[in-house]
Parts: sequence; C-alpha cells; structure tokens
Amino acid sequence: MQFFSAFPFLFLSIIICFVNSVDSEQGFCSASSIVNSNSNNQPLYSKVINPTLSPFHLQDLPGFTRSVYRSDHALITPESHVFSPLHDWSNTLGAYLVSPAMGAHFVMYIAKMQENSKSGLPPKHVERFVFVLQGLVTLTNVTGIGQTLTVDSYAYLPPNSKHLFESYESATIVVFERRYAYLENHTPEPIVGSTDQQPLLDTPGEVFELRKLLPTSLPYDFNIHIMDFQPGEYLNVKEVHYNQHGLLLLEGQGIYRLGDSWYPVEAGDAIWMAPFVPQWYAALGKVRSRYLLYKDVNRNPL
Ligand code: UGY
Ligand code: MN
Repeated sequence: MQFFSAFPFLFLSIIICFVNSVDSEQGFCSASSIVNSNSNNQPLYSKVINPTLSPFHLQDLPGFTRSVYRSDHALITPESHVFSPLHDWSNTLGAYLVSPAMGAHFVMYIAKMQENSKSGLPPKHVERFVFVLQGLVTLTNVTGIGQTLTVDSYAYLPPNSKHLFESYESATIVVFERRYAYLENHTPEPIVGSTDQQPLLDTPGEVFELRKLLPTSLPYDFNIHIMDFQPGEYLNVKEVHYNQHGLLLLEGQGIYRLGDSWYPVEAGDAIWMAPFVPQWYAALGKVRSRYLLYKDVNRNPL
C-alpha cells in the first residue's frame, strides 16, 4: 500500500533525474532538489561539483596565476608578464623574468621588438646572449657586416663589443646578460649559430637529448643548453648543484620539481633556479618537451 502511495513521487523523481542527466556532462543523477539557478542558468553552486580543472577554464578565474616566487626558485608564467619600454632600446618592450633582485647573478628577459626597432648596448663588462623566438632580427657587429637571425638561431656578444640588433617587423627574443667573469689569458669571441647546427652530445645516465649553443672552452663563463624530452622521459639525477639556471620552456608540458614543490608547467613558462635548489623534470602530454637553459660554468665557485 505504502509503495503505491509513493509511486507518483518516484515517477516525478525519475522524470527530473532524466531531465537533469540530459543537462549534465557526467550523465548521472544524484538526489534531486529544488532547482535554484544563477544568471547563466547554471544551478547555484554548480562550480563546486563541476570544478575548474583545465588551464582553459582557469582563464576565467580573476587573479589566478601559476606564477610563484620563493627564496630559491621562481616560476613565472605568461599571464604574469609585465612589459615596459627597454632602457636604451627603441620601439622595444621588455619583461624581466630573472634579475639580481631575486638573488641571481644574471638577467633573463623577453624583448618584444616592434616595427623598426633597435637594441641598446648592455652595460660595460656585461656579455649578452640572444635567442630568436619569433620573427627576424638583423645583427650588425663592429665590422659592419649584418647577419640575419631567424627563429631558433642565436648570437653571443662578449663584454664591451659594439653591436646592434634591428627588426623591421615584429620579433620576439629572449636575452641573457651577466657581468663577465674575466679569466687571465682567455677571451671569448662573438658567436652566431642555430640550434639545428649543434651536434647532440652524450648524456651519460640520462635519456634526454642535449645540445650546447656555446663552446665549452674556458673563455665562456656560461652556456645555454637545449634539452629535449619525449613524453614520459625524465631526469634521472635529482639534481642539486652550485650552478644557477634560467629556463624557458619552448615546447611541451610536464612537471617541474623545485625544492619541495611540484609544478605543472607548459611552453612559455620561465623558471629561475638558485644554486643548490633540488630540481627535477618529467615530460608529460603528447608532444616533445624542449627547454632552453642558462647555466654558469667554467669558473671556480670560490
Ligand atoms: O645541466 C643541468 O644542470 C640540467 N640538467 N639541469 C636541469 O635540467 N634542471
Ligand atoms: Mn641543473
């Protein structure tokens, strides 16, 4: 008898459940309740059961950033970049991602060269490395000879060497600069090259592919590594070392461990690693991960 008196209510519940399941992504029905909706016709509090999961949805969350700044590392993601005119350059906006204010001994910045833009010179005794991310730039050095740099090519300018980067259309470059650590009887030379011209190097105990963009000889007090990982590959060494790093993830995505924190990262993200910060990377997703990495080398840390 009780079953039959409850029947109309059950029938109504099944109908409401069916209507809700057509609407919901999961296609299942939980207990029905009085429907209360917000202005977009979503049930009130629907975000609690349908949370923000992907970076695409995170764009809708005001104030959200994956950027982090700690005493021994920083992750700076593109939504945090702040561009302002670069001192001594013309028609160029720059965003500093690493600087001595963090504790680093170098700067790393993205420069957006606009139409008819020109570079300025670094301060005295400061060396410069430029890598082209987008567009075309022309490098003219003291000899007056111009060289065209396309995406994936780069130039190294020793301290106090007169040079000029120009762009007639828009171009984006990443720049590293540091005060050169002089070493008696050794003088660095200017270098122009491209990533694909550099040979793959041995990486004993590791699986990633490594190219170095600068000579490994003593005149050079830093190098820029290009490191490639296929999805699923990771660093075998859980590195802790005296060198500093500035990293720009050029392709792919994965997890970067920095100290005790684990960060999901993707192309466009920049990282600063202080000396001795524990560091580890695993590539995930469906495409190759490639990053560009500043590393100070060839000098006694004393
Ligand atoms: O050479 C390096 O120190 C490099 N393997 N570090 C890194 O990828 N975090
Ligand atoms: Mn390292």
